[in-house]
Amino acid sequence: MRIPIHQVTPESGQAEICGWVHEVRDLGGLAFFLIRDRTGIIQVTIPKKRASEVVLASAKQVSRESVVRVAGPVKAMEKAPGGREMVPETFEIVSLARSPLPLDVVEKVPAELDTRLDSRFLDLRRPRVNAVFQIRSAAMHALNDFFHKEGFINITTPKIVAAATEGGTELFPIAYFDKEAFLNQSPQLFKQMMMAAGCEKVYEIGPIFRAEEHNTTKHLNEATSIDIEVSFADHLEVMRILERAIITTYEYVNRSCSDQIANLEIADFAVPKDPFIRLPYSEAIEIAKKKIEEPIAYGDDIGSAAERAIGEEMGGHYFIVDWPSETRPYYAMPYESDPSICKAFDLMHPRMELSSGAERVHDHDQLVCQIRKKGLDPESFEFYLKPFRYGMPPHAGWGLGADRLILTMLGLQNVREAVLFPRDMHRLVP
Ligand code: AMO
Repeated sequence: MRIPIHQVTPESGQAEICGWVHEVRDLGGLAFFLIRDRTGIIQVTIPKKRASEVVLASAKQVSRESVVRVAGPVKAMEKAPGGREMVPETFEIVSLARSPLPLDVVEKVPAELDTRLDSRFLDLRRPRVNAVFQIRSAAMHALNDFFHKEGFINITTPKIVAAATEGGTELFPIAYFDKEAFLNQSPQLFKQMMMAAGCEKVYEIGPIFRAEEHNTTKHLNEATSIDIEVSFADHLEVMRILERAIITTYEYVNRSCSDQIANLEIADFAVPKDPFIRLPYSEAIEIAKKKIEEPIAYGDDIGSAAERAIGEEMGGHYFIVDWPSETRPYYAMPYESDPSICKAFDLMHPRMELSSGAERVHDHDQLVCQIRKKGLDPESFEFYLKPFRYGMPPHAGWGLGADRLILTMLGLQNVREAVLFPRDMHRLVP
């Protein structure tokens, strides 16, 4: 029976492994193969004089990245990976890889990201690349676990919708029988409706679609968003939940992914400490004004240069709070004492924005008024407004970009590295 390569030890005695041929070296009398599965790499050594005809024939024919099934005794071998090697009694080629490979898995020459993404299945065979997605999986597990322990209900909301969530034009239209429809840019309206449904605490981890013509290292046209909504909570309460969610995720990854972290050569995987600084928007603008060349004033968006400048000053995760109401969507709750600012926040990593959230307007008439103020038509939001007429609790929530969370956690250069098959303006295949 096949055993995972990392479990193979000299004590295993006779073992059978299946995997990909990582490297081939022929030293005349000895042929060495490195065989890799997702758990590790093992050396398979064939002494040509002693090996059977069948084994020799396969060994001669096999190419790099072919799938093989190999069985034989395991011996201690200090110089080999993991301190052991296998001398095969059988060596079966399960699936022969053609040559040349479209991408070098051993990565002697680093490939361009585009080349890597074109042959993503091969790129993912690299232990270092695979580690990113093992960590992503662990992070999603930690978040799911966190939400369940905190009493959240996991929801799935439609991705095909009739109207924009936040207004604006960043929607992909799709052909939906004889109607106009779009891919949803955020579960925002649905998660708020779930508050009217009495669910009190909901979360969703799912795709969001944004038809933005960005060509940057942090924007995708299809991203994964981690969304929550909580009833009877204000912005301050959901910020604390966000802080805990981030720290819990880092802690879990740190605990359970030490091999993957080592594979990525992250020397100092630091778990962020709470509380994250709450920086008022007005102060963030003042910091940016001093540090960046382009003009920036109160009321402006915080662009990439400002984001980086403020991040440098802050040094770790931090919140930007108390945003001008005019810069935020209609659903953000203005302060009673000063409606020109609202109870919205962004969670920032020193490199970029990770999450946006707010306490929401829960009064129907105030919401209609705010929708109008943004130049939108309340009639096209009727399905969303209806629940606000029949008992809507106060509520707050946030959306956290999963891809950016992994990008910043692992110090990757480009958000595409944190996504299996990224979708951007130029990339639709594979
Ligand atoms: P926002 O639009 O700020 O807020 O999105 C929340 C977070 O999602 C991630 N994100 C993206 N990541 C990669 N590429 C993109 N194009 C992209 N767009 C967004 C970011 C961002 O911080 N409805 C609100 C959330 C709420 O208030 O609950 C919303 O969608 O990390």
